[in-house]
Amino acid sequence: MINENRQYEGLDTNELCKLYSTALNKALEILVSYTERDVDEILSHGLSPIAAAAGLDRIIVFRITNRDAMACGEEYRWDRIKGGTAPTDDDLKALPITQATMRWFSIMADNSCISLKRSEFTEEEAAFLSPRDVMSILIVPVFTEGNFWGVVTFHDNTKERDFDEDCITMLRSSARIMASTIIRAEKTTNVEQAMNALKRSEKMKDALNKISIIFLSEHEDKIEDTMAAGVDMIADMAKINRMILCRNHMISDSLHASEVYRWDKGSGGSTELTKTFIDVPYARIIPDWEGLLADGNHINSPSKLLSEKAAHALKMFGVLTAAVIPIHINNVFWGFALFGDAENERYFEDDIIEMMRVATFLFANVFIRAEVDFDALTGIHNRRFFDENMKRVINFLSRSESALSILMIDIDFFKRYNDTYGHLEGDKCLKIVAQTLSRSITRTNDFVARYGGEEFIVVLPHTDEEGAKLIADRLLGNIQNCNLKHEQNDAADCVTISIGVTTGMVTYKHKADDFVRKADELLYKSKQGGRNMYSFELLETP
Ligand code: GH3
Ligand code: MG
Repeated sequence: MINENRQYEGLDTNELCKLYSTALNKALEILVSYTERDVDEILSHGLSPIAAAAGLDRIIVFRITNRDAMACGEEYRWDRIKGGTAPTDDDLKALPITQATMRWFSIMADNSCISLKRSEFTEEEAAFLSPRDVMSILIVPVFTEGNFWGVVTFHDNTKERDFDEDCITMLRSSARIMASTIIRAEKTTNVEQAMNALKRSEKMKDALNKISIIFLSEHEDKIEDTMAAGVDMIADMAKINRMILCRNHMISDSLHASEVYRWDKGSGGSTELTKTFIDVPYARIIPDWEGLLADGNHINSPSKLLSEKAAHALKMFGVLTAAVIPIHINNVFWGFALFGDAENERYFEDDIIEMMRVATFLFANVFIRAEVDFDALTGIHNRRFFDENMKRVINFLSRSESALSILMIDIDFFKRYNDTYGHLEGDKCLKIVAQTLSRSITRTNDFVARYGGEEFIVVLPHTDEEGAKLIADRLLGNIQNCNLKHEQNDAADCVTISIGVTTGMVTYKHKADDFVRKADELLYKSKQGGRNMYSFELLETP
């Protein structure tokens, strides 16, 4: 009876020849004309007829990893008892270089096979092969295009034997076919990876194009909405769940960063800013980032591989992995964008970082464009914004001859405030007054702007005399309620303002200047009248 696993036993040369060629044909059919994708599965099935015909217990493929050093490691393992593909041995991931392996490689260099059996093992061969149950082994080199590609070892763990010539021929052929199967599978994977990378890069280009179109065209959307639309487009590709944009400021010789925008996937997009991230000195929180980012380098790291302080910073930003991209505008370090993954510790791929760089520039652009309209010290609208918008308001209201009210505001005895408390305190006071005025007007079309040094202007479209007086009273009250100590103020013991208020029905004959001049006159009247008060007059039609 033929032993299923040792079919060669008891056969004469002719029968052996037939057995081996039948086995090789069966193997070829599976290995060469396979349609399944998984190389492990193909080898698992394909090697069975070979192993059965030659009576083998194990087949291992070693791949050369460094040709000069003759370094190689186990790449694939077939095991009869496991019934096919088996897990590789971690100890053989890098084959130890010993006298024995060096001797084997020198023999194989001219494409010769090595056949060994246990009773003839050298001491070193025994030390290496015996613990692995090898009784007999055939070691076959594989060359591809003249280069040493790897080694296939065929094991008999049951008995000592000499592999016959026909068997060696069959095993040599199967070694070649195994190598080519592995190479072909790799090529398919490489092509697939390249295709995926290409598809991804197409998607990225597409997203960036769309962001540019949204961001660079004129539109009236709020910054938060524009930004959220942009970040959404790249969040899926980069698999991020947080994006933070920070802007730098020099404050008395040290560089500070302030959060100006925050996006959070969990909260559905743009979210409130974090108070703790306003005017944070780099030196205090992330000293090693200042130089790095200023030099144009990005940071791409899971927090566990960052310095203690930087890891702490990521924790404060609420992320485990971050890409931090610096922004330079006209060679000045403007700020940075942080793209974070709150769930995984990982690295971002190079092409994702490239996409982030372009996106970051577009994001910063949104803020830079908006800054043109804002006053750097107080954060409220500036004179430029007032001039632009006042023209539009007059134009618009003149069509329906609607009411417009203007309030010109000036801080009382502010020169004395500076002289008493110093310029820095003066600046702080200006900020508080500006923010208080800004918070005191609530209708969407109303706005307040810093008109000059310590002068502010409030524009109230569709607002009549009664409404304007109400707002003027509210502003006087709210500023006084700030209770900012001002000992040199003759009008009160805290900071106060004086206001000139005028209201007119806008006609096509009106110019912005008519309103401003009238409000200014009335402001002067309030100063004359004792300050901390408003004066009102209607604006006549010219
Ligand atoms: P009045 O009640 O008549 O308005 O008196 P005043 O001292 O406020 O008026 P004046 O116009 O003489 O002085 C305005 C001062 O405002 C001059 C300057 O010291 C101060 N000032 C203007 N711009 C700034 C600024 O940006 N920061 C600071 N700290 N002070 C400013
Ligand atoms: Mg003043």
